[in-house]
Amino acid sequence: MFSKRQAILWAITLMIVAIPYVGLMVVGAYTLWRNGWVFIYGIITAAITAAFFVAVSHYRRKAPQDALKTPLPACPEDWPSREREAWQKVEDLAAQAEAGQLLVNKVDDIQDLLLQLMHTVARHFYPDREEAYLQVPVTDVLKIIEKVTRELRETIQTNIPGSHILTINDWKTLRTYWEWWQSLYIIYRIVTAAASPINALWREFQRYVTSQTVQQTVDQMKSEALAFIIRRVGFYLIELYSGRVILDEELFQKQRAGYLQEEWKAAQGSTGDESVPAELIRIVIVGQLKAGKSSLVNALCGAWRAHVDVLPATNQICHYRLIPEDANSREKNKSQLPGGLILVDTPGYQSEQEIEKSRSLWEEVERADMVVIVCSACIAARRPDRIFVRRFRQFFRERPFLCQPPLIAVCSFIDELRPRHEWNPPYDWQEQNVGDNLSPKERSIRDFVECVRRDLELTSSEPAIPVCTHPDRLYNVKEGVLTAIRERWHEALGVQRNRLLRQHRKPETWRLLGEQAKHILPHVSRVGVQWLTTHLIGKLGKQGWKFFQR
Ligand SMILES: Nc1nc2c(ncn2[C@@H]2O[C@H](COP(=O)(O)OP(=O)(O)O)[C@@H](O)[C@H]2O)c(=O)[nH]1
Ligand SMILES: [Mg+2]
Repeated sequence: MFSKRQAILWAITLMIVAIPYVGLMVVGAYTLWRNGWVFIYGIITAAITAAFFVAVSHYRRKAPQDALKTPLPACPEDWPSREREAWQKVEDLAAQAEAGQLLVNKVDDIQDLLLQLMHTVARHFYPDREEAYLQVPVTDVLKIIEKVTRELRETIQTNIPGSHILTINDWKTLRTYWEWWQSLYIIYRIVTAAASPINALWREFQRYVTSQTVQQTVDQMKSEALAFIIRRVGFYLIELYSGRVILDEELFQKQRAGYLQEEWKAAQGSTGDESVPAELIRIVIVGQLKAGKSSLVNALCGAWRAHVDVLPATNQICHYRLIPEDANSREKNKSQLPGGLILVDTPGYQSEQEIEKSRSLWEEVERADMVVIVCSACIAARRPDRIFVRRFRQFFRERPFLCQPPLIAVCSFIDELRPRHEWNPPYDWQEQNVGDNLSPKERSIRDFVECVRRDLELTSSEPAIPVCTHPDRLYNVKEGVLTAIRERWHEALGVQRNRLLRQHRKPETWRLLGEQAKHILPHVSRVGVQWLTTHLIGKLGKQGWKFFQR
């Protein structure tokens, strides 16, 4: 917390401040000893100290541990890469502030700095506009002001004692008192210096050391506060320039529920699960023909809903809904999901061209909250899958306003791995068990998973899960796949929020235009009628007058 220099300065300050007290203690102890009170004094001191420690430990147990920590503004989950890159720029500036590299002495300096931040963020979102910072609707600016003002009020209310009692006039008066006190104190110092120079010298020395120490700490606090302000303002600027401002949060929540309800109702499911779960995510399942995609959907649904066949049965995209397991299910702790799933079963691809050309596939990917790619151990060619994964990443790189959904690889047909006729689950293929005695089957599974990871160029946060989706040999679907889905649930919700926000902003523009037209139309028509009547009456009058004169 302190630099070495600061620590030394503080130590010296404390020592100087302590000298008079130490002196008093020595004199006091001597007096106690002379009067024979040392024993009684010792007992009283011990009792008070013990009571103090009991009270402190009781209080510490009760007080929440992180009560003093201010929450650091961080990058929200539902920001896509474009917003994340802008956030990195804000972070860089905040880091400079923390390191004390930004010179800020006056309020004007902060203003300049924040203006610079605004231009940086605006140019990030509108790189080819000359006056990028003007590219925001007035309503959005007002909404952001509303949010910032509210936050400021809450901060002041919780952190400044008496802020809800003292009036502005009181603050003004306090300031006048402070100025008065300072001038009086200067006079006092001069007068006492004349009266008792040694005492005054000692006091001035104390003052100097204390002010040096305090100054250093104040500087550090200033840097930290500045970094905080930069992060907070940066956050709101990104919301503003990326077009993420929600004018009416309640309306957004209502529309969001409406969209999800539509999606849920459009998916197939058994009777009884029509009621829409509070949370639900869309998982798009892709992979080559006969990789086991429909079988995976079946296994997840636990019933024969998707059409499984030896022939590529699904030549259409199908949506299935899956409600979370019963709350009192025995497997709840392992595979329970926080909400419902819409599983999107796709027909499957065989070639690069098919991947590139399939518009419906990419439309589904664009609406996905999570993507599962199924790779079969019985299909040696992994090139189409690799092409898909590359194209998938490229798709979101080209659309930086969308969040890339989390990707899960499912390695199917592990029952067909060598030794082929052995099927004796459970299997343990985890890497930490490399040195252990893995059975030949387990080694095959481990190699297959590794191979898929490499071929698909998966990142460390993208799991590859071996499963068997054959209806007679179901294995690791609930424990493996559902657990992986649950672990990425929160991220998927972020993807969904970003997607629905973009969907919401478009109709909102038209809705507002309609409402504005409705408001302004009566005024326009009234002005129009007035104008017409005065002109017409004027003209008619003139004509009539002329006619009359003739
Ligand atoms: N042996 C074995 N057969 C499977 C497995 N998964 C699916 N199958 C079978 O493979 C065939 C094709 O599966 P399907 O799910 O329709 O593949 P899709 O084209 O990717 O949807 C079906 O007959 C399934 O029963 C598996 O893990 N092991
Ligand atoms: Mg299928």
